[in-house]
Amino acid sequence: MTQTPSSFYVTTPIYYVNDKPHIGHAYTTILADVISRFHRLLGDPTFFLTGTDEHGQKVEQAANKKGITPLEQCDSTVVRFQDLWRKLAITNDDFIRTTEERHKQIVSKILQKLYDQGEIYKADYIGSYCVPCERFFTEKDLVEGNCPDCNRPVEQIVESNYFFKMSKHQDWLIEYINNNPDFIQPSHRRNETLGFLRQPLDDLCISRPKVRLSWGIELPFDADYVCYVWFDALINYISAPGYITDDQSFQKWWPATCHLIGKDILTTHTVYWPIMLNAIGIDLPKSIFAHGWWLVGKDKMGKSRGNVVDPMEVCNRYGTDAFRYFLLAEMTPGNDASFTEKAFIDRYNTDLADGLGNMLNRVVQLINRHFDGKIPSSGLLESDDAELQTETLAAVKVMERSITEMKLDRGLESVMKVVRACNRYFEKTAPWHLAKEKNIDRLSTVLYTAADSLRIISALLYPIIPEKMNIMRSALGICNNNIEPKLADTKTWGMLESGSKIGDLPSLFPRILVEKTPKSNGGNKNKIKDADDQNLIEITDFAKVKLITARIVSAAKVENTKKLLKLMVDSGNDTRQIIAGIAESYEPDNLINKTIIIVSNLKPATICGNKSEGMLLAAKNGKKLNLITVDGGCNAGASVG
Ligand code: ME8
Repeated sequence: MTQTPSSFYVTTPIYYVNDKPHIGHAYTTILADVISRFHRLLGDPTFFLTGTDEHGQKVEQAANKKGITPLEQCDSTVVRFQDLWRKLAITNDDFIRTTEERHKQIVSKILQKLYDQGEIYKADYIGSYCVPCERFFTEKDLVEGNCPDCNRPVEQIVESNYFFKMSKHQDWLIEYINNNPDFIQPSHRRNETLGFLRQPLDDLCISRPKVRLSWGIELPFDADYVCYVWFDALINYISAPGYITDDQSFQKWWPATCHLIGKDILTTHTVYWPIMLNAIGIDLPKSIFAHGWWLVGKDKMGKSRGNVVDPMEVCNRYGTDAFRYFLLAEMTPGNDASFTEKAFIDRYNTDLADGLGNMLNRVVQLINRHFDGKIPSSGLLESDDAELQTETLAAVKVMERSITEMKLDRGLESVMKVVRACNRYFEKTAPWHLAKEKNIDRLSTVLYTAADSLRIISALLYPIIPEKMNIMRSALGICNNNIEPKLADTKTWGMLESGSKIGDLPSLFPRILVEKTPKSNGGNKNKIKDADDQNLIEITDFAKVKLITARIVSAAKVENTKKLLKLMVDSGNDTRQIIAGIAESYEPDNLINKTIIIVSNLKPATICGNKSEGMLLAAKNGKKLNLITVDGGCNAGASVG
């Protein structure tokens, strides 16, 4: 079977329809969505499949409880997934439900084929059965010999069932995995599967007698049985693209490029599924990638722990793109990751509000002010400009690699590095000074360079935060038919069109303000009063000091000093430089956009060769300085007193 070389087919697990989707389901689906969007922007024919797993005991029980049919039960819960995917801007090309005819027919045909080939046989199954729960358990599952669900004693019963001959394919599978090192990823999961395959494989019981469970696909060769849910569910990956029913479509997409799964379902995907395909006579998918687990803080997530993170709720509070960004930036796909609201807000404020959003603000504001809202043109490049250009183009390569190697967090980190480099570039080139000095040629080059770097950044981030990047690209004056970027264009510098009118200045990622509980100063109050009695000043003395609010627009270390930071602050009337001794208490990047209080009428001074026009207020707490900041959305230049 051949496949168009560049066609890309990615799948997620089909989720149990009875469950309420949580952050784990959201993660796998967003990851698949982001990779699909990248491939579409690269121009690759792309097919992205997700869906729901709808047969089995839990659905049947839930339906019985409500007095409805199992299908009605599925219909009522499948919408939770479909609604969430809409909310998360998921661009799946198909959504398969295992209760659809197109799927059931294929499962039935495959069962018959394998039965006719002699791959399926009938035998007695002996196992530990819990009569009230109506379930078999393996010896491993039992808790002190009792049912792990209801804790009642189990019975050894014998039941006739159908078995799939997995054992005969074991050696073939080991050899296949060894010969195809990229088949199971990351490599520690391949080792896990090979470890599992060191034990002799049991044949797989693929039937359930209807007297115990009727909600399933009937075995075509024995109407007293239905098919085991996993055997049914895995087949979705080939029934959806048209196995048997649509040869052209199936040949276009199969073998799948990647089955994305969580580490919980490694064995079913890397042992059962390849053996099923081998028995049917179909090529194996090119890769199976098992990502790690989302924890909440350090804990496993679970209903009983009451810590399940609802993606819908997070999106409603902070926005879909912020959620998509956090999940991808925070998890290295092979490892576990932790969700906490604090980590979410910290990352959002640092990367998106103070980093990307702030940089776009600065560029658009200056272009509006000095170039009548039109993208200026670039003159001869100086070394600072060339450096930013090189860093931006290097991030393109890292991002590209991060997609193929499934290391998206690294790709995102490289883009954020460029965002920080852009902010630093502004400190170095100080376009506000260029404007003051009327050095329009240089100002034009600096603003063009920053804007073109933002164009490339917006394209690289487009698959991850598409809605915000649409806004950012129109703010940069990229017109409608180019709003959706072509990834090929990220490799070329200078594609932003000079003279094009920039769009409205959006508040791309407004800072999330966290309310801090005020600490009481308890018994200290009187002490402060007593100590200050001898140093009282008149109100007229205080009135001489002009305190105002100011917004930090940029911050950088003062070279060859340990303590000093060079801040550019917007004081409402002007942008001025303040040299402040806070370098040991603050990282420059964390200061951007903070609204602080400054003494605005202090005589200018030169500190370590740098002009300082004012002084900021900070509280001293041991060695650490804490900036006095202003609550709420206060404008720069407001008087304080
Ligand atoms: O297993 N962290 O469906 P399911 C990360 N129907 N990902 C998580 C997660 C977590 N804490 N919890 C769940 C099934 N996932 C079968 C699949 S496929 C033919 C049949 C994600 O609803 C992860 O992708 O239990 C995991 O593999 C999947 O949800 C399990 O979904």
